[in-house]
Amino acid sequence: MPRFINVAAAQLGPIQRADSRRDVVERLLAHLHQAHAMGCQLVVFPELALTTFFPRWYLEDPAELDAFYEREMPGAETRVLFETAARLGVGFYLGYAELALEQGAARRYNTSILVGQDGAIIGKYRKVHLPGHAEHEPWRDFQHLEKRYFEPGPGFDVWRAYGGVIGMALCNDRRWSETYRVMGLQGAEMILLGYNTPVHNPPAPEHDDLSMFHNHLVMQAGAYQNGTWVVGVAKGGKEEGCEMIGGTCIIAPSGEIVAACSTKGDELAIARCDLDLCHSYKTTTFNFDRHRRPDAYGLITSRRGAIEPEHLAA
Ligand code: CDT
Repeated sequence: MPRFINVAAAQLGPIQRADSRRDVVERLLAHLHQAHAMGCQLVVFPELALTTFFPRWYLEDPAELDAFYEREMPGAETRVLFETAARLGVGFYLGYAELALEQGAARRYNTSILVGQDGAIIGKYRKVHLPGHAEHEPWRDFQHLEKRYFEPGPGFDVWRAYGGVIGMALCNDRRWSETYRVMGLQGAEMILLGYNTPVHNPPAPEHDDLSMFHNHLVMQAGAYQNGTWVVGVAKGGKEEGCEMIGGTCIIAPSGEIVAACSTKGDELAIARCDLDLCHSYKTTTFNFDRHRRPDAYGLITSRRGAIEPEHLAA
């Protein structure tokens, strides 16, 4: 019997620094209501969906920095999202900056949560691949200080939810094949992934013209090579003078894009996703148990290890 999830990929246009949490939450609520009207069960929001992408600034005042983080989820300003989800029966994935107190110490993560149709949190993911740099680099047009403002999470999990097996990742994670494979090995049937990607990459401006190609390349390959749906959701448009790529899309286990946003603003892309489409990829071309050769990869690794010292000595 087919297992369908009607998914809305809820792209956001730019969020400026002056926009309050209340303003942003209103935009998220509008997406939830529209998705509900279109018969969706799950809405996927971007990475750091409650604020502007603050790692673009070197912030020296701790209070100024702390204002971008959530200390609790739900909190006073976000509770309405959970209440609305429960009332409408529409769950969501939400990316935000998390300030956690662990054994009395403040820890900062780039986090996403998966919320069920009853408004309860099902799972939490903390971003593993933190791009950018840790120190101020004044030569850049804008900073990318994720390595300063966050610490990496412990790894990739999947959750039994929405009638299937759901995984989460965040932005730069999507460029790494192991992100999808680690969740693929746990049976992921749908990977939810929010992102904030500037068109301009200061250390490699020669990649700028390829930013959308690379965005779709990695997510489509990850979907196909693991027989999973991938829902990639952007913040797009000009945010505080920084142009973000957009490119929100829903990708089938075939690797094909089946729904996409056509603007860089607040927009939904919607697809009726049959989780059983994963089966034919997971049981044939990408039947991991039959065709993967971890033993052989081990040999390759050790051979490379033996070659490297010679190469370095040459
Ligand atoms: N937010 C985030 O992870 N952004 C990075 C920018 C890296 S510049 C290529 C990304 O991978 O999209």
